[in-house]
Amino acid sequence: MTDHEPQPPASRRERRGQEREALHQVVVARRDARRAQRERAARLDKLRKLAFGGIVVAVLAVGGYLAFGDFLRRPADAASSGIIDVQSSMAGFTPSEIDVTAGQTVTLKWWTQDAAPHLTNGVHTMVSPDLGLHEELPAESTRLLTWTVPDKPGTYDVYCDSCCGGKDAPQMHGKIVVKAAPAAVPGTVG
Ligand SMILES: [Cu+2]
Repeated sequence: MTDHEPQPPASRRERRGQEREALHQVVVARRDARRAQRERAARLDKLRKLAFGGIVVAVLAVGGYLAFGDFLRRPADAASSGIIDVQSSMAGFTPSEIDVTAGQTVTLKWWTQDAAPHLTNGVHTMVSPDLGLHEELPAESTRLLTWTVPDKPGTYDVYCDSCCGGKDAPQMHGKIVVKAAPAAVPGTVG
């Protein structure tokens, strides 16, 4: 019976089977290649997003630093900011402590928004007898005050005596910290 089995059809079936198998492999290979490409593209896209995110974070950090650096640096430091911003108000001095360097000439940008009727003689004052300071600031004004810091390192009291109880009111007092000038390096001309 098996002798009657026609061989050619069987081998044709086989061939067709092999062809189908080959075709299937091609299809699978193409599908795998497409998937790999998609995955590569996704990885690249993720990298691009990460890089972009990094740039955004860096830009925000720099912008934030520029915008809020003055707040972060409090108490105000003459060495890093050049001009020391000081506000006088009914709450006293803001910041309530400033750091300066002995012997250095500093500039205070001293300002107030308070109106004259609230202030004795229409001014806020900045008084520090130990440091030889006795200055006045007219109501609703800004004053650039240039001051050569005495060469006496230490922490000194400063107060306003023309509003809100003056010298007797604790909130009208602030601190001026005079830091020692950096020591000259031996062998160099200071
Ligand atoms: Cu005052």
